Amino acid sequence: MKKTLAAVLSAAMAVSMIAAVPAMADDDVLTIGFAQLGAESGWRDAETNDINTYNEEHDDVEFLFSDAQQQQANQIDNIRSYIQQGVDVIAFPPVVETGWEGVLQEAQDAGIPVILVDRGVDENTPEDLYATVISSDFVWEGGQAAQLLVDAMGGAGKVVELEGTVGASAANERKEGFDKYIEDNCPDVEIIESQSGNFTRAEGKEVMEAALKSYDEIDGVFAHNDDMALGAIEAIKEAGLKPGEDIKIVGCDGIMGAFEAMVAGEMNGTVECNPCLAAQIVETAQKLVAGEEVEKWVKSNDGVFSADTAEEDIKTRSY
Ligand code: GYE
Repeated sequence: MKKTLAAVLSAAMAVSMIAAVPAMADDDVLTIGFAQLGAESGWRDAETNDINTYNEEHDDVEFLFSDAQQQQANQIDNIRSYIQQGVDVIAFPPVVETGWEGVLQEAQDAGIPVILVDRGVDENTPEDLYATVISSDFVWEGGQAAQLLVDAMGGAGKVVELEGTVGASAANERKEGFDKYIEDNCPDVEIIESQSGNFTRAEGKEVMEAALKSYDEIDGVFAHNDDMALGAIEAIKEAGLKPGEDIKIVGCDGIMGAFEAMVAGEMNGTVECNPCLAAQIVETAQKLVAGEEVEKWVKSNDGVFSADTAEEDIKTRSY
């Protein structure tokens, strides 16, 4: 019954690119349009899997799903399509922080509440255009990553920073937290390079390859996500150096690949960022539809992991 509805809705979504379709309102089913930003990282896959699993296991909620392939224009089109379909709630991770006012206004005009998930928008975006943000505290994550890396480096050395997608809140704020911690506390640590690897393993590897050619001494790498850290590990190995030893490496996300790398002695730490947000999205959506107040920022609780305990920690990781 539920899967029949899903089929109808995805057919409706295809049609909605050409002409507006009537709302498929079903009072028993809460319909959430989830405009995913892409599939750029292991973290993103874990978030998508969590939503798919929730969808399969619950008959009273229907997530509609689309993938914008890291392009803001696609994400806006997909959100518009959900508005046309008259979903109950729209949820999406803004691929970048700016440029959302127009489509957020359209959702508001249509009476559809919007939940920002896992990334935020900048402070110039009027707060009344979205109901809430469910995300981690990226500034905190960046500061924690700095502590892990500086500890692993013995308090001194030259650092390469691999930034996430240009303009993404997760990149801007991790950088802010990391750079501030170093500036305030680590006179003997220098950030010699800071460049975007777009949150992907391939681009993280490329940026690291270039850095290894440009600098004689690199002691540490901070990657804004674990995928780029894993790419950097490959580049370091190919350059004949030992990742985790010759060059210390810390990432963010806490994906399984990072724990495997820590167990193998090739990575020194990661700051977790919880991708399993489906249940929280639904709970928040239910409140919004019932007209209840929700907090403006629902913060995730994240952990900090170093290679010292990775062998134990890996046993309890779920993504
Ligand atoms: O850290 C990264 C992904 O927005 C929190 O996006 C998310 C970030 C995550 O590409 O791996």
